[in-house]
Parts: sequence; structure tokens; C-alpha cells
Amino acid sequence: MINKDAVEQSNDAARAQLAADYDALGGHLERRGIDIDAVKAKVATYGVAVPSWGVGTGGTRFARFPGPGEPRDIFDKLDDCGVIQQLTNATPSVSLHIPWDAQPAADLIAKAEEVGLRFDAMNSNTFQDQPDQAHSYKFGSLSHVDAATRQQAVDHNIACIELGEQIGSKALTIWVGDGSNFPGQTNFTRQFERYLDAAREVYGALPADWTLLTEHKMYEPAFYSTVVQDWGTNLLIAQQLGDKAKCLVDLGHHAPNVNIEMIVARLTQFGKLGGFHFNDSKYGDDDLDTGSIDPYRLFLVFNELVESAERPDFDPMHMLDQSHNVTDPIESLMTSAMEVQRAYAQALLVDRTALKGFQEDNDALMATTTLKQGFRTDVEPILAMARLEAGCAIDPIAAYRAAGYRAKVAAERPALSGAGGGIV
Ligand SMILES: [Mn+2]
Repeated sequence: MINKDAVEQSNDAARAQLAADYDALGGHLERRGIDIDAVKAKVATYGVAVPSWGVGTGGTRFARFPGPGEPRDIFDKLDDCGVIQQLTNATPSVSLHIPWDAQPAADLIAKAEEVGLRFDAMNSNTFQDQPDQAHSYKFGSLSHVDAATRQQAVDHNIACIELGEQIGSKALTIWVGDGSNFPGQTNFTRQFERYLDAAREVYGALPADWTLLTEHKMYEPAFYSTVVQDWGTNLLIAQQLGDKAKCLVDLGHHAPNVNIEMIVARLTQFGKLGGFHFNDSKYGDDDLDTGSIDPYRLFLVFNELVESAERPDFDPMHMLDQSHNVTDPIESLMTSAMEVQRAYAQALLVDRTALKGFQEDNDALMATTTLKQGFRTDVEPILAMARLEAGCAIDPIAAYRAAGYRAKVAAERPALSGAGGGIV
């Protein structure tokens, strides 16, 4: 993967400065009653899963511009994901997308072991047709009016579970493109009944220690209505299916300005927060890099997660889900994983005793100031020191560029054009 000497060289150039910055921040935090090493220890164990499809260049409805050295298959993708983990220690697992990544389990396990990764949630795909498929998903999958099409979608989800069981996954994420493009095109109630009936069949095939994650999305590809439109619908599904069913929150799948951190709190309160797809957006489901547009919102989400960390059985899954159109996907995913870690570290710095006191005194100004103090703190030395101590890069982007990985794989992997990106 990345030459260790290149990482060492890169670290040598920054080691002394990092030590000074870490000491300075440690002194500052000590005055606030915070032990910097304790925060670093928590950050060091934090991980976010990388989506296998994220290491390929994404696209828009208009075009896709592939970069050099695009991964040709899941094994190339796992190599790229391994590099991200090697340099950041922030992405210990990969989330597969089936059928794009379907390969014999033994081969997947062997490759994952080679590059030091494990498998996160399985993602099914019933939003596009495959060459060998009997029934089209043009008008829906799990909620289709035709029973045979629904069954085909159910069977595909069960096949994803079966492969996932063999490779150590513990969750299935379902996102469907089902919905309608015109008022009157579908009957909302009957369509949702069909969805629930089909989802119950999938749920019935779930192993005892698995979680079924359903992902809501407000619009696209259906532009008038979607079957799993919002977190309310998603919660209804999770409640209807049972204890192993929980809601997945993709940060981009809401109307602009929706209070996502409050949705996180609500789902947590009732034991139904299953996981995240982290990304960022300006206008819609833009799939921009995590923390690139609104890092404060990401911090506020993590504030809720830290606030709830001690709740029994609270262990939501964390994954990136974004589309990289103008950057090297490996660089974007490394940066995004570090942004997620940063928001976590900042949330750990919030003085929760003081915050609670201000809340109970109705001191709105001091409450919001106390919360924001965590966000205002530059925690980069904590993240960088955690990486260094794990044998990773102080500056992963600099080390990655110095190592010449992209040029190396570009020489090995023939140029591709138009290969499916596919972002949900
Ligand atoms: Mn998603």
C-alpha cells in the first residue's frame, strides 16, 4: 500500500511542531479541567466505515469524469480503503454494496485481512436493474405493484444478508428509490403497505444479532414522493418491523435547514437510532465531503451522540456516504474521516455539567456559549497525535501525495469510463 518510509519521512518533518502544539493544547485544556490524554484515547478508538463505492469517482446526473487509477473491482477498492485506514487509523471497516461488490466470501475475507480491514453494514441495491434480472425496478422494488418484482427485491436483500453473514457483517442497510414522480401516480397508503409487507419478509431473514437499517430520503430519483420520505416514516417502519430494525440518518437526505441533530436526539430517546451516513450538503442530497459546508451541524450531531453515549445499548453505526467529483476520492475520504473524528473530539470537550446548569437556569446565552466552546477549540493536535501513536501519518494528505500511490495504481489499472458511481 503506502511505503512506510514515506510516512516516516512525512512525520519527521512535523513531529517536533506537533509535540509543541499538543503540549500547548494540553495546558489550555487542563485549565478547563480536561485531561487531553483521555480525550486522545477516546479519539484513537473512534472509527467510521468507508463505503466501497466512495473510492471511485462519483458523478452527477450530467456527467462523470473518472480520475487516474480508478478501482476496477472490489479488490482494488479494498486496496484503496486500506490506504485510507493505513494513514488515518480512522476507517477500520468497509461497507459493501451488492451486487457491485459481490464476490466469493473467502476472497473478500482474504483481501480484507491483507489490507487490515473488516466489513461493516451490507448495502442492497434495488434502485437499478442488473443484466440478469427478470423484473425491472423502473416503477419500484419492495413497494412495486407486481408481487414477483417485490419478491425479487426481497430475495436480493436476503442474499445480501447471507453473504454478509459469511464475511462478518452485522447489519443490512436498505435504501429504495421507490416513490412517484406525479401526483396520482401511486396510492401512498397501498404503496407503503406493500413496502412494509416486503420489508417484514427481509426482517424475518435477519440473524438474531443483526440490525436492519432503513434509510429515509426526501426525494430523488422519485421527485414527487418517496416511500421512505422522512424520519417519521422511517421510525414507523422500525417500529412496525421490530427490535432489530432501526433508522439510518443520512445527513443529506433532509430538506434544507432541517434540525437533524434534534432528529438524532428523538430517535436516540426511543432506541431507534441505528446509524449514520455522513456527508455534507448545501442545497439537497449533494453528497459533499463531510464537514466541508457546515462543520457546526456535524458538531451538533456529535454533541447529541456524546450526550447519549452512556445510554444502554446505544451503539449507532457510523459510515461515510459521499460522492467525489472533483477530488481524489482517497484524499476526500481521509479528510472526511478526520472531520468526523474532529467533531467527536470537539463534542467530548463540552462541559456538560455547566451546560446542564445553564439549561436549568434558563441562561440561553451561557448555555449556547458553553456548547460552542467545544466547537471553537482546535483539536487537530489531539487527532494528529492519536494518528502518530498508531503508526499513521501526522498529515495523511501530505504523506499520501509524497508516497505517489495514485500514480502507482494509475500505471496498474487501465483507464475506465462511465463505470457506475451510484450514491445513495
Ligand atoms: Mn446514504
